[in-house]
Amino acid sequence: MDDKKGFTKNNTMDDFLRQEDIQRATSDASWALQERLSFTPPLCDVFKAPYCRLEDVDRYAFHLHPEAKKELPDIINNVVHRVAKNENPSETDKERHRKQRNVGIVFSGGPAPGGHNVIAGLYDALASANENNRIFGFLMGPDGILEKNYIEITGEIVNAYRNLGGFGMIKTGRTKIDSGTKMKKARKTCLDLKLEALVIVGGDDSNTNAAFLAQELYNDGIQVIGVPKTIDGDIQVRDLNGNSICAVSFGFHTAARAFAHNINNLCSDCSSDVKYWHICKVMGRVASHLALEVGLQVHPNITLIGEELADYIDEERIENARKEGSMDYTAYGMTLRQVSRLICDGIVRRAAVGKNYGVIVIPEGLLEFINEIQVFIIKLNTIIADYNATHDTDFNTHFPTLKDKLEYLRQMARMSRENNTFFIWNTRDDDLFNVLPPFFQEGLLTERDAHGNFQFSQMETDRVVMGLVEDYLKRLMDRGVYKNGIKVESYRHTMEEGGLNPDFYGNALFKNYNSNDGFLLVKESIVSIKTLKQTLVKAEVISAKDDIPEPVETIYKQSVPKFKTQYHFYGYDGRGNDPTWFDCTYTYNLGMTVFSLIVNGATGQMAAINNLEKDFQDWEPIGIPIGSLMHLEERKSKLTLVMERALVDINSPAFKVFASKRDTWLAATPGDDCYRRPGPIRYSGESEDARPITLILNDMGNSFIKKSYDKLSQ
Ligand code: FBP
Repeated sequence: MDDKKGFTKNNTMDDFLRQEDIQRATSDASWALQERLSFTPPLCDVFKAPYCRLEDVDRYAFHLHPEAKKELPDIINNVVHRVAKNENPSETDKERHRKQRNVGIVFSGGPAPGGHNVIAGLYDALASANENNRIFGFLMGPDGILEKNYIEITGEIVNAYRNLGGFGMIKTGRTKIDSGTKMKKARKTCLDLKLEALVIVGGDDSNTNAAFLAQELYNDGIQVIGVPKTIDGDIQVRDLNGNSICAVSFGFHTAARAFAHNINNLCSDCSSDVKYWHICKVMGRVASHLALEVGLQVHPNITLIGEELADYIDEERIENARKEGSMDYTAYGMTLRQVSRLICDGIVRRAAVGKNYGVIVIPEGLLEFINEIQVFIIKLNTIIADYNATHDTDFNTHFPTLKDKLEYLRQMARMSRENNTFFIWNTRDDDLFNVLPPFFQEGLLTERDAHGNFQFSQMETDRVVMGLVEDYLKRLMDRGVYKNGIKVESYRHTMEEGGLNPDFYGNALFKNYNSNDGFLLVKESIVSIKTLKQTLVKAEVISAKDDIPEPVETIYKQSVPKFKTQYHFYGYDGRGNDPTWFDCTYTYNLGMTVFSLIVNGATGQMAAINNLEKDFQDWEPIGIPIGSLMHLEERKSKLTLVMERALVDINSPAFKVFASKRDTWLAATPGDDCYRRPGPIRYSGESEDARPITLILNDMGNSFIKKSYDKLSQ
């Protein structure tokens, strides 16, 4: 080997690999990681004081569910607490503050960016109050509590995870502590570890768990505090009068920003190679908050919002029924077919102006809002839950293949017909179910999670919708409706290059030749080479024995669209993303809030920050009574007391702004698209959006409405 080009005996590969620069360049500790680890998020003003106290806030009104009163008697009368500075602490206050404590913490449910900072905030607060305080992290979610599987979280561990995404420090899991036996096990662990408090960082179901544990451990004096986590953004607390108390759960901002950045990259791509429609399924289980935020951040051509589809009313059908003196119950809520038509309409309109490409955002929970599918989901939830409750094996283990499952359903339908009694699955259900494509049937029959939730993330919602879209587009193509618009200049150029007079053929070929639309649309009657020739002959621009002139055929071929799609799923990536400045700061202060709630004796409260929609200096740490947020919901075929999830409010200012811009962002007009570049998550610096756009718009809208009322009442 030429020693100038390769390694020799005197200059070995080993020597090269030992170089410090090589180690530096390939070190796990990237520059970005080191920067993140050394960042200390700012503290809410109240935490700058050495001591704090809790003030009761009585301006919020809640409806207390009678079942919650019954099941959570010791925490149901909790009120909202505001964390305030304790400027004149008594000796007792000081003692309470520095008392040695053991605190347990657990992550529950899907990861959400910022979780590590909740631990960091709590750890720092505990450490500064008393160096002997101990914090135990339960491993793998609630299972860690049940199995007493934990680590002691040290400063070194915390320092290795500050401002980092994921839940890697102690992992997470979805087990629900929902039986007497599990409650006993959880209690034993807390007593064994002499916990003063247990902190549950989780979504609606996990905070529900927190409330029940708070009740269970009440007489042991063990406090339980929840923390609102979920990228889905569906933990939003308002009181009965619509006052916002907790605008959004942590993790939402980061996930939305991560999705928005990636989806914007697809906007750049598709408007460059102009040949693909990118179909982006976006996480969020049921609620479409993430899809809405992405819509506002990126302006994709089509963004569906599940909550809006459910609210749709087909006025025409209602009117027709009214004329016939009847009522059409099916006129409420959009069907899957109607949704697909809506998408097709956008695709066809864009193609007409030469844009046979684009980006569609579909929330993963869309099917929850489609009546006909919702019925299947509810019925199958019940069938699976009933089966699991009465058999030793679970439904999916017992019926491993789709064929087995369908056979079981068929049997139920048969029994309902033969016995002529009520069965949840009848022949009509079976018939309707059997026309669905197998992958869709399979999705609807997947195992529910531990909380009885349908696992929307496992469902190919996007393919279900787009399957119908593709079918209908074919029909529209056959009817000559779906066509690529041809730029006037391009038409003229092709014809002239081929030695033909464009004006001679123009009226025969296009339905809008003399308009000033900028794009020419081939007549709907022309759907093949044969119909092209027939049309040209009829218009007497060629005779029956002539061939179609080549440039004309070229133009026709250009007008025939190819519908090409690329599918993407945005979910797990956003859950693991490193947090934005908003989420870093929000969660660190949540950790501090948890400490304040513990020190001041609260239990059954969810730590939160009020005024997240405003500037950081207005943020106000608070505790929200979880019991007041409970309602009854169908889970595993039983009505169960759970914390209520917030869906997208289609009357909210943010949604109204989105709806008003929708047609502009479809950009079915000649000219550029309106894509917005939110940029990557930068985590620091001025250029990052300070908070979710949804929050900003809702705040602006509410202030605007308030000002208008004030003016009116002057
Ligand atoms: P949490 O509500 O636990 O935060 O989880 C939210 C979520 O990310 C949903 O958006 C998604 O539907 C689901 O978790 C996926 O769950 P899994 O991790 O079990 O696949």
